[in-house]
Amino acid sequence: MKLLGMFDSPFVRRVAIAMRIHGMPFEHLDWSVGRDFARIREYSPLGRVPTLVLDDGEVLMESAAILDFLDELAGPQRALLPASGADRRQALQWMALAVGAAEKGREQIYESAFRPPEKRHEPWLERCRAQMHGALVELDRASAARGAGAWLVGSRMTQADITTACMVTFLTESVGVVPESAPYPALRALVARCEGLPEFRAFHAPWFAPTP
Ligand SMILES: N[C@@H](CCC(=O)N[C@@H](CS)C(=O)NCC(=O)O)C(=O)O
Repeated sequence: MKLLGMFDSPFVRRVAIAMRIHGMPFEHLDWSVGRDFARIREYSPLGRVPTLVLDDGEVLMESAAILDFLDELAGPQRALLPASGADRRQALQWMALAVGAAEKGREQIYESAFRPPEKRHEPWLERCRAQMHGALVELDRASAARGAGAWLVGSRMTQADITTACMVTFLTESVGVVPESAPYPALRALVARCEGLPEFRAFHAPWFAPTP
């Protein structure tokens, strides 16, 4: 399989980490959505990453859809998302908060990256910050309620933990909209635990803070 997209994208990164955990080898096409837009569009009409090209040429887009496929391939015992019931619902809700926070962080960056200063709209930025921090507060509460050393759902690491870690690392290290000093102690502890695992370290984008 071929995975298109750079690991500075938390969406690409969560797919790469899932593939590594599942022991599924892939060829990485380290293509930028800016520089390599035209060749990404040869596979994805949206020009977005991650895009996964299967061995028979079938193309999958959208990280959630790709993760769903990978879980199916891995089988129910090894799937990273609980199969059904309250645990699955809860995992999907934590993932929705983590992805939503990352999207609101991305909006803040785009406001300064793509708009001239006179066109920036502070009330919009304030709204994005409130939404992003609202989601992070909730994820911190969830981590604290589970207790030190626990995963977000159930008794083993799930896609909820992987996605949360990728999104929070992206917001902190790459985008920098969540300062290191932001008070999310339980969430930080969960993220640090994930980021210490070899599967996460293998796909840490080079301009992120160096790992010891
Ligand atoms: N909902 C998508 C989001 C993916 C996404 O936003 N990818 C960014 C890179 S981080 C991208 O391709 N941006 C280029 C664009 O949308 O034009 C997913 O989960 O796959």
